[in-house]
Amino acid sequence: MGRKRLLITCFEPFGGRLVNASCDAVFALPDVTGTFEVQRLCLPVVFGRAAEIALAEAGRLRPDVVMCVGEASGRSAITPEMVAINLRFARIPDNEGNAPLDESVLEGGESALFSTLPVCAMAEAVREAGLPGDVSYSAGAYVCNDLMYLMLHHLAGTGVPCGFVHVPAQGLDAGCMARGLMAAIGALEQL
Ligand code: PCA
Repeated sequence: MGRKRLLITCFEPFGGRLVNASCDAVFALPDVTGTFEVQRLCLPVVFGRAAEIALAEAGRLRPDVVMCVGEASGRSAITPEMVAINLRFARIPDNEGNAPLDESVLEGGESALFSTLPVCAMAEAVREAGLPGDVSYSAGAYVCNDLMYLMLHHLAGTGVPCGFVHVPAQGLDAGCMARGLMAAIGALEQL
């Protein structure tokens, strides 16, 4: 079977922190896992801009699947997100100082968009790998949700499945997170 291309994105640090667990996890992944060739991209924590950059890279790379990854503080499991909402709410400003309060991601867009990745199978695969994994039903309303919503909106109808996974901001080392992500990527073989 031929190789498939997976575009996997992570985020730079934000909120005054020096690291972002999503980057540690994504950059600890091997270049090839299962039948997927892994292409990594680190994105700025900026509303709208993150998706612009990811979509430009997707246009260039023509990946078979897109998986975006971010960190979530206060979470202890690797959590594939079920849904993105058409709402921006910033408790803290993004890395360019934007702090939208209850604005749309996309004026006139759908209220919510569902992940086109097999989130339940991904969470199950993470658990089978011996790591904490759970489906999450809220990606928040900050830049991670924004990226997920815009990616799903723009990739709709292209046949490129896309979704988002939050990893714990603290508590799991990069090697464990990478193993968890590899397990989740394994669940994408069925696509
Ligand atoms: N987490 C934030 C944005 C970047 C990141 O890693 C979020 O959950 O929205």
